[in-house]
Amino acid sequence: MTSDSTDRPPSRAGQATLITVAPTGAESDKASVPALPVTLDELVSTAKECQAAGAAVIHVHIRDARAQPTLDLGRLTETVRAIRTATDLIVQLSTGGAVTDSFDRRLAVLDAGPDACSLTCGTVNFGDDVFLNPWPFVRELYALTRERGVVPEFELFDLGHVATLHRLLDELGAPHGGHVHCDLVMGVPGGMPGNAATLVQAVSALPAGATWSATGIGRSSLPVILAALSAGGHLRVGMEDTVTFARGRPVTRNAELVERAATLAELAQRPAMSPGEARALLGVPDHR
Ligand code: KMH
Ligand code: ZN
Repeated sequence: MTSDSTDRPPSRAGQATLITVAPTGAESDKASVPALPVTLDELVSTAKECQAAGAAVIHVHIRDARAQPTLDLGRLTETVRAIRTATDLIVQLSTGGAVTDSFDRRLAVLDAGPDACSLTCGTVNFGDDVFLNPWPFVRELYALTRERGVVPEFELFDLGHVATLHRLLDELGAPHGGHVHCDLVMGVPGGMPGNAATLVQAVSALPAGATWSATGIGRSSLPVILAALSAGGHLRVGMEDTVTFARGRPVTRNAELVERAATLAELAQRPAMSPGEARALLGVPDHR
């Protein structure tokens, strides 16, 4: 018998790859990065293109009429509806917003009725800023996701955030949908570095049964994709995390980052999963 025997169930590394696209973020400026999708139309056409390229989840930050980051509830609600109408993607709203957003506004994001939301498990230095996520806020946001039936994705920028994730689950129980899915956000100046050794260490600390994706900020994007694929993880890519496709070559559209991730996943014999498969994996009901 060879090690390729088909008698056994597929190993975790043999599963399909969940690709999340994070197309906008709150940090890049439209004037310096013209390809950044900032209007509703730009976001919806980006979402369609990225689904066609292999994305199953979209992590959404929105902008106002002046292309500045906003958590305006009316705009968020309209955005959720528009992406749901135009695509099958799981709509994950950011509750991180921008570093300047208040806790109250970040909690109110759930009023927009998304399928899923990000939930960062601790404070982290964020370049010259601080991304604040003190325990009482994290706990309140997590309790609210359970109350509202929104599936959280636990954003982990540092190893200490993994400890807070365990504390959340111990104190409040499993998330809505019953499955724990995390995203390792690596390479933020102030957070854990984006390299294979750190990725393996973080993954080994995750709760049993959890699935995870990883994203590398800036130039750590490719090393993190390759490390995540080899360690059996999923991927997040997009212009929130990197605006450079290769040295000296800016990203021209989010879909090219998704296409590259899907190609690498295919090469790893873990092709991109569909939004339907992602819903089953993450425990996200179809609200449409
Ligand atoms: N924009 C960062 C301050 C999230 O979306 O939940 C936070 C962030 C994380 O992007
Ligand atoms: Zn974000």
